[in-house]
Amino acid sequence: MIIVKLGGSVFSDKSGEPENFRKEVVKRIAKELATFYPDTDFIVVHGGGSFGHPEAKKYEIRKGLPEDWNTAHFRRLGFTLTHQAMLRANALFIESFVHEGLPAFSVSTSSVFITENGEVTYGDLEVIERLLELKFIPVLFGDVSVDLAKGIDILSGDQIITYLAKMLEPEKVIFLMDVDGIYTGKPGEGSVIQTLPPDEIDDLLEKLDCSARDVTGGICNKLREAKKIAEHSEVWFVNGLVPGRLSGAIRGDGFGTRIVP
Ligand code: ATP
Ligand code: IP8
Repeated sequence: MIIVKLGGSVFSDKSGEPENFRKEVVKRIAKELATFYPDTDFIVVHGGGSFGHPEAKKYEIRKGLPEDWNTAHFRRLGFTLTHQAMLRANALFIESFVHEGLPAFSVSTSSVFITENGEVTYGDLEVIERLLELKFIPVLFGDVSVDLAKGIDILSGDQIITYLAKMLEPEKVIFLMDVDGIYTGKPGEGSVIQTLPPDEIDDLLEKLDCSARDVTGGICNKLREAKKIAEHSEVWFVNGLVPGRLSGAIRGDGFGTRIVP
């Protein structure tokens, strides 16, 4: 089984208009997956992109539910609205996948996981495992979450994948982003690292600018999670905007960054 994270930077322009969706890109990615299905089982997790991130930021969901009624009420409404934005993104994914003949089935993240400070502490994977056995492609997404420490929080698709990798031991996890892989510095300035040993990730993180670009911590969060995922699975970072890169990572001969456990 392979887990594919379809990053928000791939399916949308994160600095563009709210809820912009690159339908042609998602369609092409679905076509690539269709050439491997049903021989390979997939779980797809998509990020927030231009759907979840603007809402989560506007309503400051990551600050949780405070005592003060008015602020808490504003955040409760924001919690619902952020989830609705993610459901709209998810519906567009399912539509594109089904159009390419893939039985993608939406699994609503916030109904399946509970977090503590944004990390999954409880996840009910029963339905996901059954869906896989029945040859569906479960599609999860970064979402809001009920949080044991803060009342509410945001659960990143990257954290979901760490939990799935720990519980399901996939053969591979592939992160699709809008750049060619993990760079030694800013994309375009440094060079792409082709093989990254997990024990070099901490040193790399110290060199990178980790001032968060979005509510879930951007590339630095992804790298921290990748280190944990690498305890269970091979991890790839490839450019989802370039046709064929996803297929290359699935086959194992693609261009990008590979983290080998
Ligand atoms: P989302 O969280 O919405 O799903 P995503 O999964 O596509 O989005 P981001 O969190 O936006 O991913 O992180 C990917 C971005 O990180 C890329 O757009 C890239 O420009 C940026 N980035 C910054 N530094 C690096 C680096 N050293 N290597 C790779 N990408 C980097
Ligand atoms: O883009 C964030 O998930 P991510 C989800 O995978 C929301 O980090 C709602 C912002």
